[in-house]
Amino acid sequence: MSRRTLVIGDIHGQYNELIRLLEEVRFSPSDRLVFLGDYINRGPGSRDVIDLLLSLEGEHVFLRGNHEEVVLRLLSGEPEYWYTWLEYGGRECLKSYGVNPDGIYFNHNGYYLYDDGTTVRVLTPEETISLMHRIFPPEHIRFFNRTLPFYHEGGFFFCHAGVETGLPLSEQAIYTDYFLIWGDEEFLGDETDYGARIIFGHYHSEVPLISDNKIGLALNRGVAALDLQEMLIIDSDRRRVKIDSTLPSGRR
Ligand SMILES: [Mn+2]
Repeated sequence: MSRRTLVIGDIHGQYNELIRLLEEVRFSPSDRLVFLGDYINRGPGSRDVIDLLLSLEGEHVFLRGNHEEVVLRLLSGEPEYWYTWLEYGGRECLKSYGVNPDGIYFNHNGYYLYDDGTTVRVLTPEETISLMHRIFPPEHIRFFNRTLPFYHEGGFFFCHAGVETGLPLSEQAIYTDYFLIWGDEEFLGDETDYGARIIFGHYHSEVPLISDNKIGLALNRGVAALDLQEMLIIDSDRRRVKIDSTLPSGRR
């Protein structure tokens, strides 16, 4: 049996949907999975998702999304990222790790405070680091740290949020990985032929985003997988989209 490569779009704590998707594609440990990042936040099952990813047999690629980047910033002691984390789905993530998100809140000086029942204090860089280490198990922190900004293989270039528009693939992430992780506002309309098709997530939409030079796999609900051999997208709601690469040019 030939080895399949399946690319998995943004998961965002949707543990049940991820399980359903892996069943739907009949995942076997001989398959190689390429994950596009944004494993956590918003959905209710962030912790279960990371535990599942750590338990997968086989060799897989785990890319970094902006939601993992925010957690890594907090882990390196940048308290200004509390706001970005908590207001963009981090409260659901905290709940999944057994932490009450109501204990962390905003005050007039712009920082979040942690109320342990007896004291209320501004979260300094040091307190940010130690709180993050109390929230996440060490193996989860190692997982976040090992995620990659991109992965390039043959005719495909994989990244969370698309490339820095117009820059050759060989020069992406030399100066900054910002665009690969947070996106470039010109990317979605970009028709540059990069010599490899860009497979990305980040831009959530009702259906996959398919054009000549790129395929976007972040869905408004559920999780999508792209089978690179079949050029077939399957999602956790059992919808299927065949990507017809035999058509000549033009947007499909
Ligand atoms: Mn996302």
